[in-house]
Amino acid sequence: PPHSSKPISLSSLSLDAHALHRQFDELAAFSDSPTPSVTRVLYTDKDVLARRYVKILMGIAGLSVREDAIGNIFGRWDGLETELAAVATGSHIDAIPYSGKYDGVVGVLGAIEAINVLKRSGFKPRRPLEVILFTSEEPTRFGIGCLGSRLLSGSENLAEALKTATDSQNISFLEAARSAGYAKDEDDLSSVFLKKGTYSAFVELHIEQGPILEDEGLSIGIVTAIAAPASLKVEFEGNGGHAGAVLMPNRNDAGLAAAELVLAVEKHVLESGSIDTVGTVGILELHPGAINSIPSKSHIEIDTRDIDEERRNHVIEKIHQSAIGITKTRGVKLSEFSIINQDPPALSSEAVVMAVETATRELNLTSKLMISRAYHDSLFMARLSPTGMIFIPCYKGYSHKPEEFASIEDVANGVKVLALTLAKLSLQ
Ligand code: HGY
Ligand code: MN
Ligand code: MN
Ligand code: MN
Repeated sequence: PPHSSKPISLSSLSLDAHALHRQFDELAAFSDSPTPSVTRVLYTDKDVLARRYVKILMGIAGLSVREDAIGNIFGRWDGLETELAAVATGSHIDAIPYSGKYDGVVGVLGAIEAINVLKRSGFKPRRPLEVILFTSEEPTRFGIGCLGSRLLSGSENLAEALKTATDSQNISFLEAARSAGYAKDEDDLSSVFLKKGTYSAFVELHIEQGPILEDEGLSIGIVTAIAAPASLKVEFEGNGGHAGAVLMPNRNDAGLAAAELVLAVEKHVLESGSIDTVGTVGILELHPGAINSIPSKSHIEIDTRDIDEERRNHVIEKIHQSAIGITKTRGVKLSEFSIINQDPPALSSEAVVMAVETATRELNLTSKLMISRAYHDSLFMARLSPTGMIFIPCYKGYSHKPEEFASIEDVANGVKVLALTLAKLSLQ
Protein backbone atom coordinates (compact mmCIF):
# COMPACT_ATOMS: atom_id res chain seq x y z
CA PRO A 1 0.00 0.00 0.00
CA PRO A 2 1.27 3.53 -0.68
CA HIS A 3 3.15 4.90 2.33
CA SER A 4 0.64 6.89 4.35
CA SER A 5 0.90 10.65 4.27
CA LYS A 6 2.22 12.08 7.51
CA PRO A 7 1.04 15.38 9.00
CA ILE A 8 3.38 18.16 8.01
CA SER A 9 6.06 19.58 10.32
CA LEU A 10 6.01 23.35 10.62
CA SER A 11 9.79 23.66 10.54
CA SER A 12 9.79 22.20 7.05
CA LEU A 13 7.67 25.05 5.65
CA SER A 14 10.08 26.89 3.42
CA LEU A 15 8.80 29.62 1.15
CA ASP A 16 10.66 31.81 -1.30
CA ALA A 17 8.87 35.04 -0.34
CA HIS A 18 10.99 37.32 -2.53
CA ALA A 19 10.62 35.13 -5.61
CA LEU A 20 6.89 35.06 -5.00
CA HIS A 21 6.72 38.83 -4.64
CA ARG A 22 8.65 39.22 -7.91
CA GLN A 23 6.02 37.08 -9.59
CA PHE A 24 3.39 39.70 -8.71
CA ASP A 25 5.41 42.29 -10.64
CA GLU A 26 5.98 39.93 -13.55
CA LEU A 27 2.29 39.06 -13.82
CA ALA A 28 1.32 42.75 -13.43
CA ALA A 29 3.37 43.51 -16.55
CA PHE A 30 0.64 41.82 -18.62
CA SER A 31 -1.65 44.83 -18.48
CA ASP A 32 -3.48 47.19 -20.83
CA SER A 33 -2.85 50.18 -18.57
CA PRO A 34 0.43 51.72 -17.39
CA THR A 35 2.07 50.51 -14.18
CA PRO A 36 1.35 50.68 -11.24
CA SER A 37 -2.21 50.11 -12.45
CA VAL A 38 -3.31 46.79 -13.90
CA THR A 39 -6.04 46.28 -16.49
CA ARG A 40 -6.46 42.68 -17.63
CA VAL A 41 -9.78 41.84 -19.20
CA LEU A 42 -11.12 38.40 -20.10
CA TYR A 43 -9.70 36.85 -23.32
CA THR A 44 -7.63 39.93 -24.29
CA ASP A 45 -4.03 39.41 -25.45
CA LYS A 46 -2.75 40.41 -22.02
CA ASP A 47 -5.12 37.91 -20.38
CA VAL A 48 -3.82 35.16 -22.69
CA LEU A 49 -0.18 36.05 -21.89
CA ALA A 50 -0.94 36.08 -18.16
CA ARG A 51 -2.65 32.69 -18.41
CA ARG A 52 0.44 31.30 -20.16
CA TYR A 53 2.63 32.70 -17.36
CA VAL A 54 0.50 30.98 -14.72
CA LYS A 55 0.43 27.69 -16.65
CA ILE A 56 4.25 27.74 -16.75
CA LEU A 57 4.37 28.27 -12.97
CA MET A 58 1.90 25.39 -12.54
CA GLY A 59 4.16 23.22 -14.72
CA ILE A 60 7.26 24.16 -12.72
CA ALA A 61 5.35 23.23 -9.57
CA GLY A 62 4.85 19.78 -11.08
CA LEU A 63 1.09 20.18 -11.52
CA SER A 64 -0.65 18.55 -14.47
CA VAL A 65 -2.59 21.28 -16.26
CA ARG A 66 -5.94 21.10 -18.03
CA GLU A 67 -8.30 23.81 -19.29
CA ASP A 68 -12.05 23.62 -19.82
CA ALA A 69 -14.12 25.05 -22.70
CA ILE A 70 -14.15 28.60 -21.33
CA GLY A 71 -10.60 28.64 -19.98
CA ASN A 72 -10.93 27.68 -16.32
CA ILE A 73 -7.42 26.29 -15.73
CA PHE A 74 -6.84 23.35 -13.34
CA GLY A 75 -3.39 22.38 -12.00
CA ARG A 76 -3.52 18.99 -10.28
CA TRP A 77 -1.16 17.24 -7.84
CA ASP A 78 -2.24 13.61 -7.58
CA GLY A 79 -2.56 12.35 -4.01
CA LEU A 80 -1.72 8.93 -2.67
CA GLU A 81 -5.37 7.99 -3.17
CA THR A 82 -5.95 9.57 -6.57
CA GLU A 83 -9.55 8.41 -6.92
CA LEU A 84 -10.64 10.47 -3.88
CA ALA A 85 -12.32 13.84 -4.41
CA ALA A 86 -9.62 16.51 -4.54
CA VAL A 87 -9.14 19.50 -2.25
CA ALA A 88 -9.14 22.61 -4.42
CA THR A 89 -7.92 26.17 -4.06
CA GLY A 90 -7.64 29.09 -6.46
CA SER A 91 -8.84 32.50 -7.51
CA HIS A 92 -8.73 34.86 -10.52
CA ILE A 93 -6.15 36.93 -12.41
CA ASP A 94 -8.46 39.19 -14.42
CA ALA A 95 -8.31 42.80 -13.27
CA ILE A 96 -10.85 45.58 -13.78
CA PRO A 97 -9.62 48.75 -15.53
CA TYR A 98 -6.95 50.70 -13.60
CA SER A 99 -6.94 48.36 -10.64
CA GLY A 100 -4.17 46.69 -8.65
CA LYS A 101 -1.92 43.65 -8.84
CA TYR A 102 -3.05 41.63 -5.80
CA ASP A 103 -6.84 41.18 -6.12
CA GLY A 104 -7.29 37.54 -7.13
CA VAL A 105 -3.62 37.10 -8.00
CA VAL A 106 -2.67 36.38 -4.36
CA GLY A 107 -4.97 33.36 -4.49
CA VAL A 108 -3.46 32.03 -7.72
CA LEU A 109 0.28 32.68 -7.34
CA GLY A 110 -0.07 32.01 -3.61
CA ALA A 111 -1.83 28.70 -4.24
CA ILE A 112 0.94 27.52 -6.59
CA GLU A 113 3.57 28.56 -4.03
CA ALA A 114 1.58 26.71 -1.32
CA ILE A 115 1.93 23.56 -3.44
CA ASN A 116 5.68 24.26 -3.74
CA VAL A 117 5.90 24.70 0.04
CA LEU A 118 4.20 21.34 0.60
CA LYS A 119 6.40 19.59 -1.96
CA ARG A 120 9.60 21.11 -0.48
CA SER A 121 8.52 19.80 2.94
CA GLY A 122 8.22 16.26 1.60
CA PHE A 123 4.49 16.20 2.38
CA LYS A 124 2.44 13.67 0.43
CA PRO A 125 -1.26 14.54 0.16
CA ARG A 126 -3.75 11.71 0.65
CA ARG A 127 -6.37 13.42 -1.53
CA PRO A 128 -5.29 15.08 -4.79
CA LEU A 129 -4.81 18.88 -4.56
CA GLU A 130 -6.00 21.14 -7.36
CA VAL A 131 -5.17 24.82 -8.08
CA ILE A 132 -7.88 26.56 -10.13
CA LEU A 133 -7.47 29.75 -12.15
CA PHE A 134 -11.09 30.82 -12.67
CA THR A 135 -11.47 32.19 -16.17
CA SER A 136 -12.93 35.55 -15.16
CA GLU A 137 -14.21 36.76 -11.82
CA GLU A 138 -14.73 40.41 -12.72
CA PRO A 139 -17.88 41.52 -14.60
CA THR A 140 -15.86 43.86 -16.86
CA ARG A 141 -16.27 42.39 -20.35
CA PHE A 142 -19.62 40.55 -20.37
CA GLY A 143 -21.25 42.18 -17.37
CA ILE A 144 -21.50 39.08 -15.19
CA GLY A 145 -19.29 38.52 -12.14
CA CYS A 146 -17.73 35.13 -11.36
CA LEU A 147 -18.42 33.95 -14.92
CA GLY A 148 -16.01 30.96 -14.66
CA SER A 149 -16.99 29.74 -11.20
CA ARG A 150 -20.69 30.49 -11.84
CA LEU A 151 -20.58 28.18 -14.87
CA LEU A 152 -18.55 25.52 -12.99
CA SER A 153 -21.28 25.52 -10.34
CA GLY A 154 -23.79 24.56 -13.05
CA SER A 155 -25.67 27.75 -13.93
CA GLU A 156 -27.95 26.70 -16.81
CA ASN A 157 -29.13 30.20 -17.57
CA LEU A 158 -25.57 31.49 -17.76
CA ALA A 159 -24.69 28.69 -20.23
CA GLU A 160 -27.72 29.82 -22.23
CA ALA A 161 -27.00 33.56 -21.93
CA LEU A 162 -23.39 33.16 -23.08
CA LYS A 163 -24.58 31.88 -26.46
CA THR A 164 -25.77 35.40 -27.29
CA ALA A 165 -23.73 37.59 -24.94
CA THR A 166 -21.71 40.34 -26.59
CA ASP A 167 -19.26 42.88 -25.18
CA SER A 168 -19.32 46.67 -25.65
CA GLN A 169 -17.60 46.28 -29.06
CA ASN A 170 -20.32 43.81 -30.07
CA ILE A 171 -17.90 40.85 -29.99
CA SER A 172 -19.76 37.69 -28.94
CA PHE A 173 -18.62 35.67 -25.93
CA LEU A 174 -17.91 32.61 -28.09
CA GLU A 175 -15.92 34.69 -30.61
CA ALA A 176 -13.85 36.20 -27.80
CA ALA A 177 -13.34 32.78 -26.19
CA ARG A 178 -12.24 31.32 -29.53
CA SER A 179 -9.82 34.20 -30.12
CA ALA A 180 -8.15 33.12 -26.86
CA GLY A 181 -8.08 29.48 -27.98
CA TYR A 182 -11.13 28.20 -26.06
CA ALA A 183 -14.67 26.99 -26.86
CA LYS A 184 -13.23 25.31 -29.95
CA ASP A 185 -15.82 22.80 -30.98
CA GLU A 186 -18.73 23.55 -28.75
CA ASP A 187 -21.47 26.10 -28.42
CA ASP A 188 -22.94 24.08 -25.58
CA LEU A 189 -21.04 25.25 -22.50
CA SER A 190 -22.65 22.80 -20.09
CA SER A 191 -19.49 20.70 -20.51
CA VAL A 192 -17.98 23.19 -18.05
CA PHE A 193 -20.39 22.20 -15.22
CA LEU A 194 -18.61 20.28 -12.44
CA LYS A 195 -20.38 17.37 -10.78
CA LYS A 196 -21.20 17.87 -7.10
CA GLY A 197 -18.65 16.00 -5.02
CA THR A 198 -15.83 16.82 -7.45
CA TYR A 199 -14.07 18.49 -4.55
CA SER A 200 -14.11 17.54 -0.88
CA ALA A 201 -13.30 21.17 0.02
CA PHE A 202 -12.40 24.50 -1.59
CA VAL A 203 -10.31 27.26 0.04
CA GLU A 204 -9.51 30.66 -1.50
CA LEU A 205 -6.69 32.96 -0.39
CA HIS A 206 -7.48 36.65 -1.09
CA ILE A 207 -6.62 40.16 0.10
CA GLU A 208 -9.28 41.50 2.46
CA GLN A 209 -10.17 44.47 0.24
CA GLY A 210 -11.09 46.26 3.46
CA PRO A 211 -9.19 47.97 6.34
CA ILE A 212 -10.11 45.77 9.33
CA LEU A 213 -7.10 43.43 9.51
CA GLU A 214 -4.61 46.26 9.04
CA ASP A 215 -6.45 48.55 11.52
CA GLU A 216 -6.52 45.81 14.16
CA GLY A 217 -2.97 44.61 13.41
CA LEU A 218 -4.12 41.09 12.61
CA SER A 219 -2.38 38.72 10.17
CA ILE A 220 -5.23 36.53 8.95
CA GLY A 221 -8.97 36.89 8.31
CA ILE A 222 -11.06 33.73 8.43
CA VAL A 223 -14.16 34.29 6.32
CA THR A 224 -17.45 32.97 7.70
CA ALA A 225 -19.78 34.35 4.98
CA ILE A 226 -19.71 36.21 1.66
CA ALA A 227 -22.22 39.03 1.17
CA ALA A 228 -25.00 38.62 -1.40
CA PRO A 229 -24.26 40.66 -4.57
CA ALA A 230 -26.77 41.88 -7.14
CA SER A 231 -26.40 44.03 -10.27
CA LEU A 232 -29.07 45.78 -12.30
CA LYS A 233 -29.17 47.47 -15.71
CA VAL A 234 -31.60 50.38 -16.22
CA GLU A 235 -32.33 52.50 -19.33
CA PHE A 236 -34.49 55.60 -19.69
CA GLU A 237 -35.56 57.18 -22.98
CA GLY A 238 -36.76 60.72 -23.73
CA ASN A 239 -37.17 62.91 -26.80
CA GLY A 240 -33.76 64.57 -26.47
CA GLY A 241 -33.36 67.67 -28.63
CA HIS A 242 -31.53 70.95 -28.81
CA ALA A 243 -30.10 72.05 -25.45
CA GLY A 244 -30.89 75.68 -26.22
CA ALA A 245 -34.09 75.62 -28.21
CA VAL A 246 -36.31 73.26 -26.21
CA LEU A 247 -37.90 75.04 -23.23
CA MET A 248 -37.81 73.26 -19.88
CA PRO A 249 -41.54 72.41 -19.66
CA ASN A 250 -41.22 70.62 -23.02
CA ARG A 251 -38.33 68.37 -22.00
CA ASN A 252 -38.17 64.78 -20.78
CA ASP A 253 -34.45 64.68 -20.06
CA ALA A 254 -33.25 61.03 -19.80
CA GLY A 255 -30.05 62.25 -18.11
CA LEU A 256 -31.96 63.86 -15.23
CA ALA A 257 -34.08 60.71 -14.90
CA ALA A 258 -30.87 58.70 -14.45
CA ALA A 259 -29.48 61.22 -11.99
CA GLU A 260 -32.64 61.01 -9.90
CA LEU A 261 -32.46 57.18 -9.88
CA VAL A 262 -28.78 57.25 -8.88
CA LEU A 263 -29.67 59.30 -5.79
CA ALA A 264 -32.66 57.01 -5.16
CA VAL A 265 -30.25 54.03 -5.00
CA GLU A 266 -28.36 55.80 -2.21
CA LYS A 267 -31.62 56.73 -0.44
CA HIS A 268 -33.04 53.18 -0.49
CA VAL A 269 -29.74 51.67 0.63
CA LEU A 270 -29.43 54.08 3.55
CA GLU A 271 -33.10 53.47 4.48
CA SER A 272 -32.38 49.75 4.91
CA GLY A 273 -31.47 50.40 8.52
CA SER A 274 -28.26 48.40 8.35
CA ILE A 275 -24.64 49.40 7.76
CA ASP A 276 -24.29 46.09 5.89
CA THR A 277 -26.42 47.29 2.98
CA VAL A 278 -24.37 48.96 0.25
CA GLY A 279 -25.03 50.26 -3.25
CA THR A 280 -23.45 52.34 -5.99
CA VAL A 281 -23.83 53.20 -9.66
CA GLY A 282 -20.48 52.52 -11.30
CA ILE A 283 -21.64 52.98 -14.89
CA LEU A 284 -23.71 55.93 -16.18
CA GLU A 285 -23.82 56.59 -19.93
CA LEU A 286 -25.75 59.38 -21.69
CA HIS A 287 -26.71 59.36 -25.34
CA PRO A 288 -25.78 61.08 -27.62
CA GLY A 289 -23.19 62.45 -25.17
CA ALA A 290 -22.97 65.90 -26.72
CA ILE A 291 -22.88 68.94 -24.42
CA ASN A 292 -25.58 70.79 -26.35
CA SER A 293 -27.96 67.87 -26.88
CA ILE A 294 -30.56 66.88 -24.27
CA PRO A 295 -29.87 63.21 -23.39
CA SER A 296 -32.43 61.11 -25.23
CA LYS A 297 -31.14 57.90 -23.61
CA SER A 298 -29.43 57.06 -20.33
CA HIS A 299 -27.94 53.74 -19.27
CA ILE A 300 -27.02 53.03 -15.65
CA GLU A 301 -25.66 49.91 -13.95
CA ILE A 302 -26.31 49.42 -10.24
CA ASP A 303 -24.36 47.24 -7.80
CA THR A 304 -26.10 46.59 -4.48
CA ARG A 305 -25.18 44.06 -1.79
CA ASP A 306 -25.97 42.99 1.74
CA ILE A 307 -25.13 40.08 3.99
CA ASP A 308 -28.91 39.73 4.41
CA GLU A 309 -30.45 38.59 1.12
CA GLU A 310 -34.03 39.63 2.00
CA ARG A 311 -32.93 43.14 2.93
CA ARG A 312 -31.01 43.44 -0.33
CA ASN A 313 -33.95 42.21 -2.39
CA HIS A 314 -36.16 44.79 -0.66
CA VAL A 315 -33.77 47.55 -1.79
CA ILE A 316 -34.00 46.23 -5.37
CA GLU A 317 -37.79 46.36 -5.14
CA LYS A 318 -37.69 49.99 -3.99
CA ILE A 319 -35.23 50.95 -6.74
CA HIS A 320 -37.65 49.44 -9.26
CA GLN A 321 -40.56 51.44 -7.75
CA SER A 322 -38.50 54.63 -7.96
CA ALA A 323 -37.63 53.95 -11.62
CA ILE A 324 -41.33 53.60 -12.41
CA GLY A 325 -42.16 56.74 -10.42
CA ILE A 326 -39.56 58.71 -12.39
CA THR A 327 -41.20 57.72 -15.70
CA LYS A 328 -44.42 59.34 -14.41
CA THR A 329 -42.91 62.57 -13.06
CA ARG A 330 -40.48 63.09 -15.94
CA GLY A 331 -42.39 61.66 -18.88
CA VAL A 332 -39.51 59.37 -19.84
CA LYS A 333 -39.81 55.72 -20.90
CA LEU A 334 -38.26 52.94 -18.78
CA SER A 335 -36.89 51.02 -21.73
CA GLU A 336 -34.98 48.53 -19.61
CA PHE A 337 -34.98 47.39 -15.98
CA SER A 338 -33.09 44.10 -15.84
CA ILE A 339 -31.52 42.20 -13.00
CA ILE A 340 -28.19 40.83 -14.21
CA ASN A 341 -27.53 38.76 -11.10
CA GLN A 342 -29.23 38.50 -7.72
CA ASP A 343 -27.14 35.95 -5.81
CA PRO A 344 -27.68 34.57 -2.32
CA PRO A 345 -24.86 34.95 0.23
CA ALA A 346 -22.53 31.99 0.85
CA LEU A 347 -21.72 30.55 4.27
CA SER A 348 -18.31 28.99 4.85
CA SER A 349 -18.23 25.37 5.98
CA GLU A 350 -17.42 24.71 9.63
CA ALA A 351 -14.83 22.09 8.74
CA VAL A 352 -12.91 24.44 6.47
CA VAL A 353 -13.09 27.31 8.97
CA MET A 354 -11.73 24.93 11.65
CA ALA A 355 -8.86 23.81 9.40
CA VAL A 356 -7.89 27.42 8.72
CA GLU A 357 -8.18 28.34 12.43
CA THR A 358 -5.93 25.42 13.42
CA ALA A 359 -3.37 26.26 10.75
CA THR A 360 -3.33 29.90 11.86
CA ARG A 361 -2.86 28.89 15.49
CA GLU A 362 -0.06 26.41 14.69
CA LEU A 363 1.72 29.21 12.84
CA ASN A 364 1.24 31.55 15.80
CA LEU A 365 -0.54 34.07 13.66
CA THR A 366 -3.27 36.39 14.93
CA SER A 367 -6.62 36.10 13.19
CA LYS A 368 -10.30 36.94 13.37
CA LEU A 369 -13.53 35.58 11.95
CA MET A 370 -15.09 38.03 9.49
CA ILE A 371 -17.48 38.35 6.58
CA SER A 372 -16.43 39.21 3.03
CA ARG A 373 -18.27 42.19 1.61
CA ALA A 374 -16.61 41.63 -1.77
CA TYR A 375 -17.77 38.62 -3.71
CA HIS A 376 -15.33 35.94 -4.87
CA ASP A 377 -15.27 32.71 -6.81
CA SER A 378 -15.83 31.05 -3.43
CA LEU A 379 -19.40 32.40 -3.59
CA PHE A 380 -20.08 29.81 -6.32
CA MET A 381 -17.65 27.09 -5.24
CA ALA A 382 -19.74 26.98 -2.05
CA ARG A 383 -22.50 25.52 -4.21
CA LEU A 384 -20.21 22.62 -5.16
CA SER A 385 -18.35 21.80 -1.96
CA PRO A 386 -17.58 22.88 1.63
CA THR A 387 -15.81 26.20 1.15
CA GLY A 388 -13.82 28.78 3.10
CA MET A 389 -11.61 31.82 2.54
CA ILE A 390 -8.35 33.10 4.01
CA PHE A 391 -7.86 36.88 4.02
CA ILE A 392 -4.59 38.74 4.35
CA PRO A 393 -4.38 42.46 5.11
CA CYS A 394 -3.95 44.97 2.29
CA TYR A 395 -2.68 48.54 2.55
CA LYS A 396 -5.46 50.76 3.98
CA GLY A 397 -7.92 48.21 2.63
CA TYR A 398 -7.42 49.65 -0.84
CA SER A 399 -8.56 47.52 -3.78
CA HIS A 400 -9.79 47.97 -7.34
CA LYS A 401 -7.26 50.80 -7.64
CA PRO A 402 -3.50 51.01 -8.38
CA GLU A 403 -2.56 51.72 -4.73
CA GLU A 404 -3.65 48.16 -3.85
CA PHE A 405 -0.75 46.54 -1.96
CA ALA A 406 0.00 43.45 0.17
CA SER A 407 3.38 43.12 1.93
CA ILE A 408 5.79 40.21 1.38
CA GLU A 409 5.22 39.10 4.99
CA ASP A 410 1.43 39.17 4.72
CA VAL A 411 1.51 37.23 1.44
CA ALA A 412 3.94 34.72 2.97
CA ASN A 413 1.69 34.28 6.04
CA GLY A 414 -1.32 33.70 3.80
CA VAL A 415 0.55 31.12 1.72
CA LYS A 416 1.71 29.21 4.80
CA VAL A 417 -1.80 29.15 6.27
CA LEU A 418 -3.13 27.98 2.92
CA ALA A 419 -0.45 25.27 2.63
CA LEU A 420 -1.21 23.92 6.10
CA THR A 421 -4.95 24.11 5.51
CA LEU A 422 -4.67 22.19 2.24
CA ALA A 423 -2.49 19.58 3.93
CA LYS A 424 -5.04 19.10 6.72
CA LEU A 425 -8.00 18.93 4.37
CA SER A 426 -6.18 16.48 2.08
CA LEU A 427 -5.75 14.07 5.02
CA GLN A 428 -9.46 14.16 5.96
O1 HGY B 1 -16.81 43.20 -6.93
C1 HGY B 1 -16.36 42.34 -6.20
O2 HGY B 1 -16.81 42.17 -5.09
C2 HGY B 1 -15.21 41.48 -6.66
O3 HGY B 1 -14.01 42.04 -6.19
N1 HGY B 1 -15.18 41.37 -8.09
MN1 MN C 1 -12.12 42.37 -7.72
MN1 MN D 1 -11.08 39.29 -6.32
MN1 MN E 1 -26.13 73.35 -33.83
